[in-house]
Amino acid sequence: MKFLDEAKVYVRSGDGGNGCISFRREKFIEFGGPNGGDGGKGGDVVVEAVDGLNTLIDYRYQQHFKAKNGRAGMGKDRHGASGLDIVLKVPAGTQVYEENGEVLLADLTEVGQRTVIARGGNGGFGNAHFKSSTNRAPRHANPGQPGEELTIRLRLKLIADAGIVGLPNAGKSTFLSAVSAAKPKIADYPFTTLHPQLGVVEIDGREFVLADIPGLIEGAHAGIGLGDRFLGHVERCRALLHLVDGTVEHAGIAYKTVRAELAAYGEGLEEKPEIVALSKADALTPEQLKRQSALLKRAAKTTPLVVSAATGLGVSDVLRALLRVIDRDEEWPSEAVKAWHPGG
Ligand SMILES: Nc1nc2c(ncn2[C@@H]2O[C@H](COP(=O)(O)OP(=O)(O)OP(=O)(O)O)[C@@H](O)[C@H]2O)c(=O)[nH]1
Ligand SMILES: [Mg+2]
Repeated sequence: MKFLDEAKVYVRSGDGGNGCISFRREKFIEFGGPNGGDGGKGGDVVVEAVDGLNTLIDYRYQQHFKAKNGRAGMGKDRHGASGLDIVLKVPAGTQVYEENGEVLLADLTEVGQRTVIARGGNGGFGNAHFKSSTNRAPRHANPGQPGEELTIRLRLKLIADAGIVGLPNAGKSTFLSAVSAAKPKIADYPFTTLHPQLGVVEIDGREFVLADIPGLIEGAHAGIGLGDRFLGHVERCRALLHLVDGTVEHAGIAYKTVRAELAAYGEGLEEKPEIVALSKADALTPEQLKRQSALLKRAAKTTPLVVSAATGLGVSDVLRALLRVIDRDEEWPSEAVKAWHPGG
């Protein structure tokens, strides 16, 4: 399935049906009185987080969604039928913004959550409604209220407990594939990963969801490379795994480049707990390993873990370190894991 995490759609709720002006007319009954029914309510536009979706790709193909109008009231006190709602199904983790992308209208983090984005217009009252002791034959009814129309932006921010960040080629996807059943594309060129991918990790009888995202490069916040928009997918994570390729020239510089981009992105990424690990340890001589660890330690101000996704060295230490961070304030199973296995 193709991945899309942003979509702009136009929605319109239904108009309310008009109220009806009508009088009871029957043989032998004089002054039968008003009997115009009310109009039906227009349908709402609803956005609902559903199970089994992890992309907004459907909204590339359809961008206009209209709920049905309410039907007009009729004589003999018949009320018009309400218009049907229209439901936009989205994956859990979808945020709904106003067209400008700044005002958040709804944040649907759990399957089953739903919200009305545009309310259908109310139906108008028929003349029967206006009957009173002083006006027994009202000759007016209300028109239905118009529906609302607006353009909204849907933005998917995947729900994961931890996210892997790093330069391109750092071994992020290889790490995810080593610790979960996910099968991300892996290759020895930068920007192999174009879309985020999730995997469920099991460690010590626990599960958590790990996200692999594209690589960051210097200037990503200014749109260089793939930009940094995909960092939205780690905004909700409790922990970051920062992988630094041990085979690059200077692990400390590589580390700082990514940190600068996280800071430039904002949204609290810089403050998130971070596990730092030097990757591809199997490809390093003991001297190189020592040197790169020292450079990385100086830059990160913490002793890095050492890992090789290729041989499995240090992998469980990294997972346990992530688990400890996630554990601090997360209930188990986490929201991300629940979203992954809905209903069970
Ligand atoms: N020797 C060795 N090579 C590795 C290891 N992990 C990854 N690689 C290699 O490094 C290259 C890049 O790996 P990826 O997992 O695609 O890197 P990435 O960080 O996901 O890269 P982007 O998606 O482009 O950001 C591939 O050729 C991998 O085979 C490792 O632990 N040891
Ligand atoms: Mg990758």
